[in-house]
Amino acid sequence: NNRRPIVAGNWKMNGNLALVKTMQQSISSIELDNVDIVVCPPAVYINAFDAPDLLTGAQDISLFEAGAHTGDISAGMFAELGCQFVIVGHSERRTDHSESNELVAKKASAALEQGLTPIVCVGEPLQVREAGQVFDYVAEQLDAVISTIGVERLSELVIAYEPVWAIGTGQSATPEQAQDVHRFIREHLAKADSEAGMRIRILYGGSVNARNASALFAQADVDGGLIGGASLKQDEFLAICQSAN
Ligand code: G2H
Repeated sequence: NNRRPIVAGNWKMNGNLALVKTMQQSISSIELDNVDIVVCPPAVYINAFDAPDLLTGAQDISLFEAGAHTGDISAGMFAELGCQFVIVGHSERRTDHSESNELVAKKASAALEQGLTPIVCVGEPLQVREAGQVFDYVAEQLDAVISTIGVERLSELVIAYEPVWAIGTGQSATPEQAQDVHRFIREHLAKADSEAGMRIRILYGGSVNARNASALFAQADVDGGLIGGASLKQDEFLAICQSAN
């Protein structure tokens, strides 16, 4: 395939201005021509990044463009800062802020409206996997997005498959488990729009580190990763970027 891999670092609520400087320096110091490296720090640090080659993303956006929504930040505001991406529907937001499939879909749509590429997170909790319902569960998450944004813009999305049981647990999905679901996701998207199925980049997320990254990224339908904990350590993050290059 000719999908360009993405390695996106999701700092979550971690880091500080010193880490911005360190990461910026180390990322600019390596030349990787075949991977898009994206850093998603807490919103307040985005503007502190100042490296032309570096792509940045937000970790969440409001579904509104502007108005009386204290504490929220709109897609347009991130776009004005030069952000290219935004993570929507991360499982921590689905849990901590009760975000529904419909809300996540509206946020993906708000992102596209303002020229940001949404990285839409999907993935099942452990009970769902144990019950053998992974594909149904993930299909429902995807369908909300497909019906809200419409097939015309579908191929502009990035999807991140993050099994909830693998997030921050140190227990990554095996390459085979990841590939299984990634293939399902691609086929499911292709049913809505075959072009989108071919073009959409599907990232794996959940305890990716410098040791397991290569095997995960080697899978046919894995187009890179969404990296949490390991994105806070410069050497480890760079090694993961290298594995995707
Ligand atoms: C999953 C991932 C990043 P971690 O949330 O989105 O986090 O790599 O720490 O499991």
